[in-house]
Amino acid sequence: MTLRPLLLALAFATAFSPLASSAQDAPAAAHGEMAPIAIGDIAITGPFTRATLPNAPVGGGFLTLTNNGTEDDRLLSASSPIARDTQIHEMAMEGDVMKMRQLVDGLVIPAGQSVVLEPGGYHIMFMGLTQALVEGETVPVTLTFEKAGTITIDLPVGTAAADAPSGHMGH
Ligand SMILES: [Cu+2]
Repeated sequence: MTLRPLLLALAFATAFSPLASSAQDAPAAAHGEMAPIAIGDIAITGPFTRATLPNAPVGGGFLTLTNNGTEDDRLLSASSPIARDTQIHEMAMEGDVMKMRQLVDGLVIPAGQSVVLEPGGYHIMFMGLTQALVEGETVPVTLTFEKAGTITIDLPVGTAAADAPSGHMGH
């Protein structure tokens, strides 16, 4: 039955709403509207995450990182108050099995190129969620780059099956 999880989700939404908004220079992205976000030479587009059930242990964060500079940069780490640990992962085939692993040395963003973090590929992994991710809300995540520095952005929460930000931006 789907009724009970839905009711629980609504209860969690009430309990945790509103999420504290981060006081950042970056404009808060309204629902369905993606303002450009950048720090240093790194532009961040299309951020989103997926809704989870109340007891889900993990979640994923997705976005596109574009390096407009002339030197390679590196996404060193990510963190978020919604999870006990936040890691940068890649998906890779091991034999016939798709597995994910932590990129302990970070994710290189080559000069002049874009790297897409998306379901099935590179992603931000929220380990040990401390709250459900509720569609229509946002979750803050702080990204630290080797050269560009640190920025906190809001990831809009899409449906549990979202594979792109609502609003169809980014093409
Ligand atoms: Cu992962």
